[in-house]
Amino acid sequence: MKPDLLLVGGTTPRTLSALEERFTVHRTTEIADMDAFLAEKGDAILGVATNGHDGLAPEVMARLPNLEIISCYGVGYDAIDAKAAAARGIVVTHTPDVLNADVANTAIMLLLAVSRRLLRDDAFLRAGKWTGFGGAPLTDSIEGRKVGILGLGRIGETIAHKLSVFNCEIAYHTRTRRDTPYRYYDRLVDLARDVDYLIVITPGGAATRKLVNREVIEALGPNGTLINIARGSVVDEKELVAALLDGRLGAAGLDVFEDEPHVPQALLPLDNVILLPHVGSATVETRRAMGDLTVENLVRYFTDGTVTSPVPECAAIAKTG
Ligand code: NAP
Ligand code: 8YV
Repeated sequence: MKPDLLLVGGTTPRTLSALEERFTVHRTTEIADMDAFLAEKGDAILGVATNGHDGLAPEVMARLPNLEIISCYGVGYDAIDAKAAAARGIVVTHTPDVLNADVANTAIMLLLAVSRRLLRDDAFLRAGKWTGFGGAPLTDSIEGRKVGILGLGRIGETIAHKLSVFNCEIAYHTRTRRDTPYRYYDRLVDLARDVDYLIVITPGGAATRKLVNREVIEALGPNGTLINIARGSVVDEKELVAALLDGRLGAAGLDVFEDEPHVPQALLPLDNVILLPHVGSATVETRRAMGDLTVENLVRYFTDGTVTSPVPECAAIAKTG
């Protein structure tokens, strides 16, 4: 008998077929009446496969009394109440490390594209405005500039390492000082004041909500650039938009937003802002690795009770063998 699995949201054909090989998969995208489904099948569901965006709603988790594991396709799991899961003995897993390189590459792509006004100059050429030498206005170099990283974890550290080829001066803020050569700031606002670019790459959730507030945005200032590749919730989006519109912040590169897929319309006409639809990890190679790890955690669990990558909240109840 294959265990019953609830698949929340969409997935790739490769991941879906790997799941269907080992599990009886119930897809939320094909369930017309979730309430009726939970009443009829809630008891049978032993595993959930989900993603960082959809997570697992607490009211759905509450109606899965025999749930044993939630496997998240994504490293960020702020849309899953991992503490509540651990308290029920449910193991939550995620996909750390396999996406570090591509998410870091996306951050650096945004840094370069914003400072060199890539989209503005592309539009300039397409509009037939390139009529001779010196047409497009000059832009800013990132070479040797000061870059602050908010969150020097797996991805933040990868960004810092990759920025060394641009000879950037790296500084960071985290709650706990790390043993690294980069300069540490124990106050985010002081870091923002001292750097040209601030890259946000912390987890989402209550502990980081609106860490980048008006004071931090103004400390970064009219010559500063904010890159957010973490979660929209980490930045006060209203303050960000207002500061960009009236010039209190120089520029921004945003992969994530407070209420995805809704993006503040006021940002659309601005040529000092680049907007991406949450694609930090969205390459064929990285998404394949994330999907494989999502499946691996489930298959291991239902084979011998072990998992590969539990979230820290579940470290005490998960067997990694
Ligand atoms: P990680 O290794 O856990 O690193 C998180 C870092 O954030 C740590 O350095 C941590 O240091 C710091 N941090 C946590 N809470 C903080 C707070 N309140 N104030 C200051 N610093 C804080 O995580 P990761 O693997 O690098 O991933 C980071 C996040 O990136 C994910 O959780 C996800 O939200 C986001 N992400 C986005 C995309 C995308 O597509 N845009 C893709 C992947 C990941 P301390 O604990 O010492 O504070
Ligand atoms: C994913 C992410 O796109 O890993 C994360 O935390 O934000 C992205 O890699 C997302 O989790 C998929 O929904």
